[in-house]
Amino acid sequence: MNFYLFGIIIISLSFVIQVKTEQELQDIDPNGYIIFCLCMGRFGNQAEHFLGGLAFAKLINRTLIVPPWRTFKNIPYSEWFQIESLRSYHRVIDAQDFMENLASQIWPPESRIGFCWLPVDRPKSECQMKEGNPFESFWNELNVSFVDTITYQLNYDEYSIHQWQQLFPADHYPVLALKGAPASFPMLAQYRQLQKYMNWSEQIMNEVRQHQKQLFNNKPYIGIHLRNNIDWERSCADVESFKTRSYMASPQCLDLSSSTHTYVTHKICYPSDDEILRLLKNIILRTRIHNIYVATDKRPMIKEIEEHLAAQHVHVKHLDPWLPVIDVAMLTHANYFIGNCVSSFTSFVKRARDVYDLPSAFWGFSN
Ligand code: GFB
Repeated sequence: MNFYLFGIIIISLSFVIQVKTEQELQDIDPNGYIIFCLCMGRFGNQAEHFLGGLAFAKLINRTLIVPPWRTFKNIPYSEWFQIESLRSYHRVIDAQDFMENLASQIWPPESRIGFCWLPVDRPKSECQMKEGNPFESFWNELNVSFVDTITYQLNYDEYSIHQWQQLFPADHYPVLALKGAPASFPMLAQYRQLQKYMNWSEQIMNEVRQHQKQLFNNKPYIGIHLRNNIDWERSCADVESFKTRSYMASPQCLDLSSSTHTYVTHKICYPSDDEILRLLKNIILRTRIHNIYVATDKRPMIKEIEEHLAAQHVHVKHLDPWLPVIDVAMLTHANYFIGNCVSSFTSFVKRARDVYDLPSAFWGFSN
């Protein structure tokens, strides 16, 4: 090859490599990153933790490495929701993208430290990032192992940010990998509005549109959530003896301004068939919507609803989708929604509807 031509190729190549390196450098957040496992509960619990964690990432001013949802395997966030819309709130990067494109530079395997919240009298040996299910699978599926752990006793509020930054500065700890979400459950009321940054993925929306057409010919429908599996029955059995307003997701309907109920009642937590038929009939009469979409983890009550509301000529549909989030998305897009105040499956739907001022009600309240 002509020596002159060879020189030009080499110069051009090094230019390309240099430009790419600069580009990569620009992509690295000097304020550091934060990731955590959504390892508590199922979808609704995880979503409340996710929003709290998103808020904390902003407070601490680190890029959020968006964790996958946890089912029997990791589900990339973007399969169900758009990563892009989170960016209107804060800097984010998908966990898989981070591992593939940035981890080797800023979080090489020999530097991976796990962080656990533990009471001050507990030994560090109790901080096991990958012990048990789903912790082990969560990190394994992201190809992450830890060489060391650090325990902390800090809170996740704005008053603790200075301490976080002093104890764990980004130049020493570019990635904070927390064992659990830096958030409370039930979630803080002030973060509910962050739901507006969680927009469904195109894949989920296409499925919703298909079902709306096939089930209801695109006509209005009332979505109802019946949380009536045995785990729920047990969870609600003694709820009245707790005398609390805050039981699982119940602050969504029993905040301090609520004067109608002092405590979570059994009727709110595990409404009887009579209560379900009563409220549903009221809403049908009021809205004149006759299509009903039933989402449930166990008993759809189709026969009971059809019989009780025969005079209203209702059409009752139940999909029993393989993916529970399809039920969540169908309820979110209903023209009216009735849900279970104590369930975080319902709380996701309620928050998502509030973003668009869509009407919702809860079993156990006189509407
Ligand atoms: O979503 P989630 O945290 O809400 O958990 P809760 C309930 C799970 O049950 C959902 C299934 O993620 C679904 O897998 N499920 C509930 C449903 N309702 C429906 C439904 O209408 N349709 C479909 N397809 N699936 C908490 C749990 O549940 O309940 C805790 O997170 C604990 O771990 C507690 O079990 C008793 O807040 O209702």
